[in-house]
Amino acid sequence: MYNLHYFPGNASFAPHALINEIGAPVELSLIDRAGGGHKQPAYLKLNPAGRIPAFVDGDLVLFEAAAICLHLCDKHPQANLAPALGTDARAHFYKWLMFMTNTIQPDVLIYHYTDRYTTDAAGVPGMKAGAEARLNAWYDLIADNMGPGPYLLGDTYSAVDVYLTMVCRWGRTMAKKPASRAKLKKLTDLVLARPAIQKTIAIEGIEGPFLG
Ligand SMILES: N[C@@H](CCC(=O)N[C@@H](CS)C(=O)NCC(=O)O)C(=O)O
Repeated sequence: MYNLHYFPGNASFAPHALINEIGAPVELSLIDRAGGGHKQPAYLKLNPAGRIPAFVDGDLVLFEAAAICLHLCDKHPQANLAPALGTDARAHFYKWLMFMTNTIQPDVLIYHYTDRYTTDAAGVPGMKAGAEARLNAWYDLIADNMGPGPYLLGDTYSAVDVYLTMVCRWGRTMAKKPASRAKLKKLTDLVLARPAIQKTIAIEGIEGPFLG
């Protein structure tokens, strides 16, 4: 039985959704974010970065959402959430996942937690605007380079589509919503129509339009 420490709509969403796609049993532990539950010693033993999520499977304790997603894909090959090892499709799968975690996620963090990235309060609005401009360029880059779709890897649904849908949600308060781009709208509409994704949204109690 997996144990996922989560908060609704946070980086735990993609691992949670993949667990539901797989149909694996999971015990969910809701983190008390307001009370700083993710900074408490017991939680820091699971995720020393004090971030959400953390994943436990017996003796295996993992943090980093993308690593948890990759592990779930590897552990459940029958769920077909990742292309076969060594294929071109697998290489593109890695590329998109790394692009989202290494390039988009840092700017999402600057956009949402701007004050943590500077000691100059007066500079916060400008930094936030800069992050928003870069994020718009990153969402454009995906739409312009993903090929004909409808999914990131073409006609095959995979874990990176779930990850992208989560990453699009994180930009929903921006002036230009990520999913307003035609290709991202088509992709996220397909992902959001999936029973496992709807189940995840319902369990997490996420209300309102998922993508803003
Ligand atoms: N690179 C990490 C980032 C995790 C992350 O930043 N999680 C956010 C929520 S989406 C968090 O824990 N925020 C609370 C905080 O930083 O205090 C991952 O993908 O797991």
